[in-house]
Amino acid sequence: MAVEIKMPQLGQTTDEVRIVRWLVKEGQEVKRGEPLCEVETDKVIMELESVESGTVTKLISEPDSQVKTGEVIALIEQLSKKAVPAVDVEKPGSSSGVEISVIEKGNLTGIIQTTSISEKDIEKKDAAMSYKTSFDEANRPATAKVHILNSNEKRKILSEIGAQKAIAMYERMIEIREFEERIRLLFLEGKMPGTIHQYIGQEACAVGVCRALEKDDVIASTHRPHGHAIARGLSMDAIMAELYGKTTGCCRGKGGSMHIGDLSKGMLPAIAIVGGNIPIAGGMALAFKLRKEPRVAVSFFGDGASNEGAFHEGLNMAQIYKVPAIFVCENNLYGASTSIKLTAKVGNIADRACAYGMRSDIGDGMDVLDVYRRAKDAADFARKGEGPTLLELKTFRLCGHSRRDPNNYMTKEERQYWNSRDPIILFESLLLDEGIMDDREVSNLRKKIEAVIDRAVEFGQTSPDPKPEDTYKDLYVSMKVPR
Ligand SMILES: Cc1ncc(C[n+]2csc(CCOP(=O)(O)OP(=O)(O)O)c2C)c(N)n1
Ligand SMILES: [Mg+2]
Repeated sequence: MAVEIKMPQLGQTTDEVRIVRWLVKEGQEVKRGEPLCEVETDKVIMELESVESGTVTKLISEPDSQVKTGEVIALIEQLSKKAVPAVDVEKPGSSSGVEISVIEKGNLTGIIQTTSISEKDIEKKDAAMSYKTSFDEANRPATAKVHILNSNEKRKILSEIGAQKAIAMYERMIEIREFEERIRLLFLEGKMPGTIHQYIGQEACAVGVCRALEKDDVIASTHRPHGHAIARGLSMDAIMAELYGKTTGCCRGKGGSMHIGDLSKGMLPAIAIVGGNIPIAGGMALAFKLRKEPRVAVSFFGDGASNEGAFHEGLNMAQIYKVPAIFVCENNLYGASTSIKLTAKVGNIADRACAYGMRSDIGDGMDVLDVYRRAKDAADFARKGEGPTLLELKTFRLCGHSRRDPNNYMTKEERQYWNSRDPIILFESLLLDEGIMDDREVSNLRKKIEAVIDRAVEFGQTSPDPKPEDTYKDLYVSMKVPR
């Protein structure tokens, strides 16, 4: 069946873009997620990816022509969706094979081509290269390293948390990945409004931290909140409806992607001002302390946010008042398109904690078990009244900064390295190797999640829009301000 490929909404201020050139020819096969053409929006020149796998039967729009949102630009004769996986993320163990980069002292010293990589191979490689935090670290101190758990250490944590909890963590990670992949496609098909900042690649951070928390704890998130929300237990229906601006959304459609949250589930609606949630989480933690409630407040933020004034003020005050908070810096090595090399000259963001006399820790943000145990230690420390922790998680986003981001500032080698440490594949291989799950259970779980997401999309698309007369409803809380 021929599928019409329509131009999604890519421009920020206009619904017209220019087709620069086609990257495929008629008769050529493409896979879902592969680039079809280059387009120029009002902001950038970027590649437009295919939403279908199949044979390109017709290229309708001419190069250099202006195309409006929704216009059909090409036809693709569809192949079975199941037969052809999306490209984008190369997965260890996939039959198409992957290349693994070996990086030493910031230089690419070799590429291993393989069709099946076991966790052991990855461990060996990591041990050999002692896990650099950035691909090109020529300017950075050699202290920027993180310990990668070996198999025995992982097994020990697994036996402590038990199979049931491990499977639940894996399930949440898949939910986040599949949810993000689905809205990415909806966006490309022009069916998802607005822009979105996706969490693909960072799943272990949200899931590891949120699993270490109690029901009454509260998290505060950023412009990239979908993963935090799913990890904290918001329903995918409520998140999806919020993305569609519907009354059934978690903020009744008034927040959208960058303000996802639900206090009844322990998540403050997200704050998209970079660094903005840090003092607020500190303030919530101070309230818990003053009320003598055994609760912990968690602030999630990025490496970029750690250069904001709010970070320094927020951490200093939190330490002075010894509040029960965890400041979780998801260091994905980039603030939008800017490498951390250009924005920070400390080896680790966690090193900054010493300026406030605060406890700090560094975890492998691609390993959910490592994140979990370090977050648990920080939460126990806070609950005992010992004060806050700055927990830095070394991670990477395996996608653009936002959906309109062409992502061409990352090198192929850098992406290959981090794809080889895809947190979901790493955890899945461990669960399979340890006999905690088998292939059939993994496949059933994925099918179950796919069905939940299908329903969430239907729910989001068909729920009612807010009424104009409700514009000012639910914006303010009626309360007496304590003095
Ligand atoms: C105060 C402020 N400045 C700039 C922006 C625009 N902006 C949105 S996300 C972002 C990058 C943030 O990087 P980082 O904190 O590392 O988080 P990441 O996007 O990597 O998750 C910027 C500059 C903003 N939202 N708020
Ligand atoms: Mg960042």
